[in-house]
Amino acid sequence: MKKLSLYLISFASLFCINHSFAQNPFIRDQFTADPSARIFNGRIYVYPSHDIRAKEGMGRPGWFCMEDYHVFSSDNLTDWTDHGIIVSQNKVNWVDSTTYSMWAPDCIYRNGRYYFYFPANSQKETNGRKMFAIGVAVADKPEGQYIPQPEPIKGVSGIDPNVFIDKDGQAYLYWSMGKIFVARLKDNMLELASEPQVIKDLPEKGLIEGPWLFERNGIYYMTYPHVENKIERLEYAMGDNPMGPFTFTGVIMDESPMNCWTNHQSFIEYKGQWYLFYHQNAYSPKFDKNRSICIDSLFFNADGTIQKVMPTLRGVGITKASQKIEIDRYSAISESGTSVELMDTSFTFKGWKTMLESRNAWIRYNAVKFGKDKLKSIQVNALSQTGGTLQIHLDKADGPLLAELKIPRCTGWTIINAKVPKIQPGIHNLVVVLADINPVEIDWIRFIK
Ligand code: FUB
Repeated sequence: MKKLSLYLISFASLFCINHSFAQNPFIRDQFTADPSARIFNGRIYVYPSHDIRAKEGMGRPGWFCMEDYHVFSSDNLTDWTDHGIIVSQNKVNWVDSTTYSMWAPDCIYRNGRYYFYFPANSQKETNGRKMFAIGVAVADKPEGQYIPQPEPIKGVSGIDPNVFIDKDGQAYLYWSMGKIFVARLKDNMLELASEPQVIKDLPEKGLIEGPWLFERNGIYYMTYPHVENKIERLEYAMGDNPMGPFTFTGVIMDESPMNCWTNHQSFIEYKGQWYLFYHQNAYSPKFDKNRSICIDSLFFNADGTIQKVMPTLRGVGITKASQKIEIDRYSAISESGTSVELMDTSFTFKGWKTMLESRNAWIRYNAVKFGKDKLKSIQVNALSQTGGTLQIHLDKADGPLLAELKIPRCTGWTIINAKVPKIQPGIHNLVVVLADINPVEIDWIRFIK
């Protein structure tokens, strides 16, 4: 019996590989894009696209390169489990797997089954061209095993499927191809029940794609990325019917400060808070077809309109004090003397470091959870060519001093420890301050029992 359970554990660990943390980006070991977030059985599942670096012979050079999908899940928005590959192009009969074109997917639950919708180039040519079609793979658990249907959905040509089931049980399929289309789905979730129609009254100029429809308090929100200027921004239109008409209402997120040409959104309400999932290219600043998914909180005004979301590095969720706290995913920094850089530009998944370079430069990291266990010390992984002094304060830069750490002169990363006083259990912000003029670089901090 013991042998069997050991076997099962190691078998499971092969497929439930990774834990990541909900600072932005929140998947930190691979490129991810186009996040479709869903809540199934009280747990959040995110179905993103999976960007990879193209090698010769893989699709179109300099373009998106995507051959499979993973699904990630979490029950606290902080610890994410990668359930591994759920669908890959070479396992779907109708997909032309020379094109690496498995773009933005979606997934929905109905009658005991999970329906995973994905676009890809079909082997069949229409008027001499390889067109995008939308396929469905079906599973009886959110993480699979997904069985792809032998043919894509008839009557649909396009990308970025999104499915919405209204309160009366009617399901709708949205997709894009320059414009946004909608059709009713049959109860089997695999066939259209109505002719596709274009969603009208959305901006006419500039590419529109990536539809995501949700309902809140009787208002139907049609959200989509749109190129109003040079690159995509997230916009929305409000209506009182899933098929429209919708009235253009506003911008949810401005164009990427990193110049990522695409963005792609989804929305969930989880434990009373709304969240926006989106992507940018933090791990690939020079090539925006290798993207990374992010989460930030979303708020509505009393009239149902959406408040604009500013992308943050801190993201959402609570970080445990005993975890490595990557303070470079900060909540706030001093006006001068603080900056953040990649640890290694040739391997960006190593993450970032914080540089504190002038006296009283500081960085604040919000929402760290201190439990009842007594924490004896703090560790800082730091580097300083000159030797420098750091102070760790609770809640604000002039809040209670938890520790002062002398970082010795060093040429490599060094872990320094200092004792800390009793910290009241609860959620606190942490502020790291440079207490002298000697620059210090910081990788992470954490508290030790
Ligand atoms: O990920 C490939 C394409 O880029 C998606 O399908 C679009 O929504 C855009 O994000």
